[in-house]
Amino acid sequence: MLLSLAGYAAGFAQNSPVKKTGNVKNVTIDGQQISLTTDNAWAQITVYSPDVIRIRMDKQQLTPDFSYAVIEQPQKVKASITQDASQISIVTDSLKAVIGKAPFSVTFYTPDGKVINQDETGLATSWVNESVTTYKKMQEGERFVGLGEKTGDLDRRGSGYTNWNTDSFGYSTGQDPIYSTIPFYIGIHHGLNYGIFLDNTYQSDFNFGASNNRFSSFGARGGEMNYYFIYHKHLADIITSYTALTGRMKMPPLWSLGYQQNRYSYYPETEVMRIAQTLREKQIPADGITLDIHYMDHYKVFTWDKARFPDPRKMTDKLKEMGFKITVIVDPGVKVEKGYGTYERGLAANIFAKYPDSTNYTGEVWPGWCHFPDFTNPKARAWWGTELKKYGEDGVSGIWNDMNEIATWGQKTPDNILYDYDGRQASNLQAHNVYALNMARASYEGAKEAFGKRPFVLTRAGYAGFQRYSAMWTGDNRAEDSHMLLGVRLLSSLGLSGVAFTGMDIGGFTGNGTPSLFARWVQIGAFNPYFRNHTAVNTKSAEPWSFGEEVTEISRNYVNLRYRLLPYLYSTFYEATQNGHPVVRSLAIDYTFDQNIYNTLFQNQYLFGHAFLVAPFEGGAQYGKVYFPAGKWYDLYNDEVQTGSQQKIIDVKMNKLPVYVKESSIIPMQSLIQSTAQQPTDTLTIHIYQGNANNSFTYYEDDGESYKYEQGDYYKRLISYDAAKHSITLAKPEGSLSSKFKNIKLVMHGFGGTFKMGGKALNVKDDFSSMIQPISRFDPQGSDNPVEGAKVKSAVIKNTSEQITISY
Ligand code: MIG
Repeated sequence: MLLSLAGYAAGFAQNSPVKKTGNVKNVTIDGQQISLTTDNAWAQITVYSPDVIRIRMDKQQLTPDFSYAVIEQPQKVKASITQDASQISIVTDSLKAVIGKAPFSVTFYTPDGKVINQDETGLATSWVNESVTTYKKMQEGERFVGLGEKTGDLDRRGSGYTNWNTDSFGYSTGQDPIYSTIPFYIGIHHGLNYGIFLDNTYQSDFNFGASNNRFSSFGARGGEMNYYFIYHKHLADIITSYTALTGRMKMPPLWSLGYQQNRYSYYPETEVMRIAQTLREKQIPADGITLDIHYMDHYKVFTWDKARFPDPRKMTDKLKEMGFKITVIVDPGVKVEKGYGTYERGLAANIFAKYPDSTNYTGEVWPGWCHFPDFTNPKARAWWGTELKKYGEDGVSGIWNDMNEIATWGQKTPDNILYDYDGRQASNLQAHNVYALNMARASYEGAKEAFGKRPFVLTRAGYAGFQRYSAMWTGDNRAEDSHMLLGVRLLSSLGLSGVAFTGMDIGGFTGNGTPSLFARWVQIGAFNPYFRNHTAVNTKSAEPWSFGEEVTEISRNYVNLRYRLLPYLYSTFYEATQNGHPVVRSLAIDYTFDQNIYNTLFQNQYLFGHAFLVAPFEGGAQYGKVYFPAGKWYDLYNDEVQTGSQQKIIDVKMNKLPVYVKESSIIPMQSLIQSTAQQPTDTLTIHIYQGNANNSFTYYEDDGESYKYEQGDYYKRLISYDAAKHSITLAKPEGSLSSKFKNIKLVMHGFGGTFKMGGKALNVKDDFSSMIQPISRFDPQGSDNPVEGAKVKSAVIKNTSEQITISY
C-alpha cells in the first residue's frame, strides 16, 4: 500500500506539468559564491554584501549575467560557507542562510536563529512551461509593503499583483497593473523585516496570500528566477541596500521642486504667457510651465507647431526672465512620414524596434502610424540624445516622457517585436517592461548633454532603477477624493520602493473636481516631492484661480509654505541622493512594527521628510481620525502638543490640511519668493521643536543647477539635537561653497528658560511664529479667529563657519 502510494506520487511528479527544482546534486563553493545543480535546475547563490544574498536559478544552464536595474557588483565580504550531506550553510556578520539539499529549499535566519524568510518546502521553486515561481511560507501575521506603483492598501497581504507596464487612462483605485514595474517588496513579521527584489523583466506576478493561505510567491513568465534577499533590523536600511543595488537619484534642479502649472494643453504662446502672468499677478509662486502634445506640429516629436509657437527660443527667454522654466512632453512614437527629419534620421541610423523579418514595427498613436526607437539599443539612446539638442537650443529645461509603456491604440504590442537589449536580442516579452526605463535614461543622458545643466526628467512608466534618471508621476488619475488618497498611497509605496522623486496630477486628470477637492489636493501637493497641477484635454480649467477666490487663497497659502520650506525640502532630496530614502516617507519606514499604521483608517498618513506628519482627508471632510505614532507631535498651526501612540478625532476644514511636526525636529526655512530664480533674504530660519528624542538634520545647499556639487562644490552642515545634553549643535560646514544665508534665525518651539551659545548667554526674545496662515477671510468664523501661530523663543545669530553650540 505504502509502496504503491509512493509509486503513484513519483509517477505524478514525473508527468507533472509543474517542474520542481528537486534535490541538490553537485555543489561547488568558490569564495562568496555557490554553484549547484539539482534534479531539474542550475543555481547560483552569491553573497552580495553581509546583508544581501542573491539567488539565481534556471531549468537550463545559467546564461551570462545582465541587468538594466542592478548597477552594483558584489562586495568582498567575510562569509563562511560550509556544507554537509543535508545542507549548505552561509553565515555573514548580519544573517545566516541555509540551503536544504533534499529537496532544494532556502531559509534565511537572523544571526541568533530566528526565521526571517523561508521557502515553502513542499513547493519551493518550480516551473510551469516557461513560468518560474518561488513560493515562500506565509509567516504568522506577515504583512507586505512596497512593490512600487501599485493600487490598493498599504499592507498588501491578501492581494496579488502583476507587472506589465500598461497605459491606464482614468484607472480605477483597484486596477492592476498600471504604468510601471518595480518587483521589490518588503515583508514584515515578528518584529523582523526583509526585502525581496525579483530582477526579471518579463511579466512578473506577486502573490501575498491571494486565493491561498499557505504562501507568498513571486515569479515571472520567462527568464531566470533571480532575486536578491535583503535583511536589516530597520526597514529604512533595506531601502538603502535596495537603492545601493539599483541606484539613486542625482540632485534635481532646484526649480523642479517649485510649483509647476500644466494642462493638456496650453497653446498658443499667448496662452502660455497668460498663465505665467496670471501666476505672477495672483502671487502664486511657480517655477514651471509644462507643454503637452499640442505644442508639436501634428504631434511629431522634436517639432514645434509654428503657428502656435513661432519662436520657441524667444518664448522660453521671456519666460526665464519671469522666473519660469519650460518642460515639454515627448512621446516615443516617431511618425512615419517622408521628409520629417526625426523619422528620416531614425531610419538612417536604423534604430527602430523591429519585427523578426527586419522590418520596423509600426504602431498607431497620436501622430498616426509610428515607428518606435529601440531604447534598449545604445545607438538609439545616443540618437535620441542628438534629437534632444534642438530642445536645448530652444531653451527647454525639462523632458516629460509619456506613453512609454509603450502605449499604442489597441494596447497590444506584439510578442515578436525584437529589441537589441544592449546587444543580447530580446523579444517584446522580455523587453516591454524596460522600454520606459531606457527611454528615461536616453532622455536624461541626452538632456544632460544638450541643456548643459541638470535637466528635469519625468516619466510615466519605468522599471526598477529608473530613479537614477527620472522622477515619476502616477498618470491619468481622476478628479475624485478616492484618487487623491490613492495617489498618496502610490507615492508612499514608490518611496518604499526606492523612488524619492514622485508626484501625481494635482486636482485630478480626468473629470471636473469640486473646489473643496481641489483645495485639499493642492494642500497635499505642497507636501509631495513633485508638485504639478494638471488636467485632461476636455475638462474645465483647473488652475487654482478657476475654483474661485477662496480656493485661490488656500492654494497661495500652501504654495507659499512650499517655497518657504525649500531649504528643508532640498536637504531632504540630498538625503535621497545619499541613502535612497524617500521624501514621502510611509509610516511603515519609521514605525514598521506599530500595527496601527496599517489600519486602513490611517494608511494614508505619511511623513514628508522626517519632520512633518501629513494626515490627508477628503476635500469635504468635516472631521477625521488621526493616528499619532510614538513620540510627541506639535500641531503645525498652533504648536498644540499631542502625545503619541494614540488616535484622536480632529476637526477638518477645507482651508487647512492637518499637519503635525515630530518632536526634536529641525526645519530650515527661507523667506517667501515667487520662484527659485529669485533670491530669498539672507536669513535662514531654523525651527527647532523641543523633544525627548535625539535628532540630526543634514542641511545642504549647492548652486541648484549644475553638477559641480559632485566635485565638492556644496555647502553641507550637520545640525544635531541632543535631548539629554540639552544642546543643539551646528557642526563646521563641509564643502567648498559658502552659504547664501549670512544669518540664522533660530526659532525654538516648546522651550522655556534661558539659552547659551558657546557658554555665553544668548539673547533670546519671546516671539510669535506662524509657518502658514490658513485662516482665510472666507472662513465663516474667519474674522473672529485669532491669527494662528505659536509663542516661541527666537534669536538671530551670524552664520559663521565655526561650530555653533546652543545649550538650554
Ligand atoms: O493619450 O499628452 O498621462 O498626462 O496629458 C493621452 C496627453 C496622452 C497621457 C498623459 C497625460 C497627458 C496626455 N497623455
